[in-house]
Amino acid sequence: MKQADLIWMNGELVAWEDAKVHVLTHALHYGTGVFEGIRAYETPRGTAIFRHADHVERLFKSAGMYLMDIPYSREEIRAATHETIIRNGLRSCYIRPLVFRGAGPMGLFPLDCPVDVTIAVWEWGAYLGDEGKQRGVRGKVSSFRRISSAAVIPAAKATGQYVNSVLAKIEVDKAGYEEAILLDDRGMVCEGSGENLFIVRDGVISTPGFAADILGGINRASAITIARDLGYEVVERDIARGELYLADEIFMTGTAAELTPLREVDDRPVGSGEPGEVTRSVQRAFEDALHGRSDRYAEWLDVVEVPARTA
Ligand code: PPE
Repeated sequence: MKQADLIWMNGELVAWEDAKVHVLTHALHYGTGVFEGIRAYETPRGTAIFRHADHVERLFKSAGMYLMDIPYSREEIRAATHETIIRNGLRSCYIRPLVFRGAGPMGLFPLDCPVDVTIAVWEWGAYLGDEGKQRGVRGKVSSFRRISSAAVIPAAKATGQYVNSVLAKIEVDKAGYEEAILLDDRGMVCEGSGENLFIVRDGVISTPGFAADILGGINRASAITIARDLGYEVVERDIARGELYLADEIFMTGTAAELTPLREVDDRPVGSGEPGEVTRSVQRAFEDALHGRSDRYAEWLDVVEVPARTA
């Protein structure tokens, strides 16, 4: 992670060091925030934000599910994001919009607290490593189950809900693995700590559906579209833990992780122990889409227009 110069905070760009909040910020105590993870890439058409409108839409949906009114329009958030990238002089970056209940009355009832909005951008390399993207990472099923819709709203990208992913991530990291796989409360495969999961068996791609309490990943949707366009059958269905051990290939998708293969699960090699053919071909087409090398998916890119120099 590389620090940038400016962060957008409630309508203004402030210095990175000055983007601060009060300790009685409601979201710090109760996790009452929603956020996004977005990436912008350098493409032949200039810097472009991947599926920006879909991310902004999910941010508003997440906020709505927690009854938070965002005091800006979708277009204002989009424009603010463009401005933040341009003013930081970045050609590619990770983008983190955050909408949270700010400092106001303490106590659980949040609706009288202000809704604050920040947008930070920074340069961020491959989350599970470049080598992980190439060779695959080692995953482990966590003993912590994924949060269920009996308790919270797994479809919302809410900050407080992430203590679940954090516990799973710490557990598998301490055990010597790179990524956690969480089962849902029924014991079916759900997703990674910050990625959706796909298995490939006999050429068919399967991924858990919304009934498994997944977060509806935007890269999950992209991978499904791309795989189908490549002619693969993609099925959304429940996946039993044992199927992880039978899979020929497994890969995960997420904004931070992009498309990362798993080469091992619970100390068992996945397939040959190297990323397989299906994973490779979906990954190649996915990378082409992210980096603007694909005409077919050109409409997924929101190009950041850098103003012409006047001086
Ligand atoms: N599940 C979870 C729990 C999750 O956090 C993410 C994104 C996904 C699935 C995939 O969603 P999408 O990015 O729309 O394809 N995780 C974000 C946060 C990661 C972090 O470490 O912070 C991300 O990838 O930006």
